[in-house]
Amino acid sequence: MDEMSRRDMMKTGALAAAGLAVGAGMIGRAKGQTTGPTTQAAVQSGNMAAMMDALLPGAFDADGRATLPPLRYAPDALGAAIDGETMSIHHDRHHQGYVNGFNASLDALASQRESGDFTGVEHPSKKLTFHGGGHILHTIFWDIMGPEGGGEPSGALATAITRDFGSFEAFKNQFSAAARTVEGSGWGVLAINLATGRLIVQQVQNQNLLSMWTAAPILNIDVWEHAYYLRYQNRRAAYVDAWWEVVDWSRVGMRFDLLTS
Ligand code: MN3
Repeated sequence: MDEMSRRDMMKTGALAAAGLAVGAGMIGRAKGQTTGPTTQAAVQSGNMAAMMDALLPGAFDADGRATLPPLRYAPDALGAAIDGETMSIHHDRHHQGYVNGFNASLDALASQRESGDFTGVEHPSKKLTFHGGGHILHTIFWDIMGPEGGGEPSGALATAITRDFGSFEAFKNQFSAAARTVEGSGWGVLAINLATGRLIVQQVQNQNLLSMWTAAPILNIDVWEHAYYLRYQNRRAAYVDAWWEVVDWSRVGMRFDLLTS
């Protein structure tokens, strides 16, 4: 953690640039460029497209349009916390809806530019961030869960959690409390503030409200009712408690390492 707190201004600047790219999508990718596996070396060499592929695998095509990434496990593999029917509906219908909505917003804005008539531009502008936020958060959400989940993080992520929250237990308690108490629909999010390298817990409302520009999510829980209602009905707290059993800390740690390397 000492290295992190001693980072120089150049490095902080580079991380801030990465944060902007997380928000903006596939910055720097040439049209027609294919996606592929990412290595730490590629990221450290400054290949932003490779970094985005690792953080948001399969989430965008070469033209910057959203695509639905497949689940990397069977829909019923997370039964310790989430039933298969909920997973299937959530991924195949809800997430697909955000993908479609993001692309439709891009199309609507392109039409307005073409016609030069920006009447009502606020509608596709808002929809772009709503659906784009939903697309990105769901992509991360599927990826940071897994059938071999549970336990605690290790390595640099564990060190950073202790540094920024006092202990893993204190972090878990804060995160769970934040997730339980999101007003209406939204997310509990553990993010790296790229301006400081410190971890923060956010309560995101809907898909895109109450976040900050330099916060890159590395762990998130969907607390919209569609994420848990079939099994838990209105008992969001029971869902949040069970969810920790399917958190795949190796995936969270990968995100932490990429964003702090
Ligand atoms: Mn959802």
